[in-house]
Amino acid sequence: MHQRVAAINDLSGLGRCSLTVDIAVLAAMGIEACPLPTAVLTSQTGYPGYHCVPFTKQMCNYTEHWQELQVSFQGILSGYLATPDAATQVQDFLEKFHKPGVLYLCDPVLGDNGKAYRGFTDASIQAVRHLAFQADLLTPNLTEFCILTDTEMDSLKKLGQENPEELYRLLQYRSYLFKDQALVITGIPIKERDQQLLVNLIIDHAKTPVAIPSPHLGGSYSGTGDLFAAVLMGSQLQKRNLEQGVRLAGELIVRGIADAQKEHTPCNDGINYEPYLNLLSLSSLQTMGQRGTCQAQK
Ligand code: PXL
Repeated sequence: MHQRVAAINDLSGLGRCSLTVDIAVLAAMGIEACPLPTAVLTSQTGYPGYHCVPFTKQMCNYTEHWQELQVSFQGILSGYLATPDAATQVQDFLEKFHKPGVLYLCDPVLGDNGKAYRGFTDASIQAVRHLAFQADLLTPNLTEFCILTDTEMDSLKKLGQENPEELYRLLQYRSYLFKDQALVITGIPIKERDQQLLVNLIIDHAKTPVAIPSPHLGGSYSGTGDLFAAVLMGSQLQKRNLEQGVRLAGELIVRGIADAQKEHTPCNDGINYEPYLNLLSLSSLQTMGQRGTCQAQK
């Protein structure tokens, strides 16, 4: 069945992030992505000298026109918002389109590596937090989780090196603010049996958190959070459980990073995920199911 996702994100010319990856990933998963740009940039904001044109004033035209056309969506995905006003526009969009049965995935794009991205203020954080409360599913990285929940990050990182299980319990406890949402906290660095790993942690409040590790290949590449959110949205619409979605996103990202590292791609340019989009097609998912890669049930 044809499915549609409203992809509310920026269009960055360089950096393989945001709408560029939303459209590519969802198309590879057999889903139509309808772009609602929040801003148009020459590149993502990690490059020196980027130009950004906020699209805030135009966003309401999309909401109004799509409503006039009586379009409906199976999913709504929101990501980078250049201004707090853009969050108000998303709020308005949600009032019209986030109906029962429609999945709203909020990727609270705010920062990485312990720091907020350039241009983000307290007002932006409040605005994104407000959206996060309305989401069905949230995909913060560890930095974003700490910003949203006012948690100090260094002690969490230390705990990840000493006692990861205790860290997972603490993260579940700190996420009580979002008790009506399912969360996947991405990119949590931990040490297990003397190995450095990155964990994606599924928190669904009634249950014990599920930690899904992947190798820590190093580097902090543009767009990996956007890839993660888009794959998770696609896999949810394909009625796969969260654990399957998280494993699939992890597999795509690990392969893309390994390829980027082989070619010495600068982190700002994002990862070489394009050759691996075929991993996301339904036929290769079925093959993986037979191999057992994606079989784990939540
Ligand atoms: O991938 C997150 C992201 C999205 N969009 C823009 C960004 C960033 C991260 O830096 O700058 C414009």
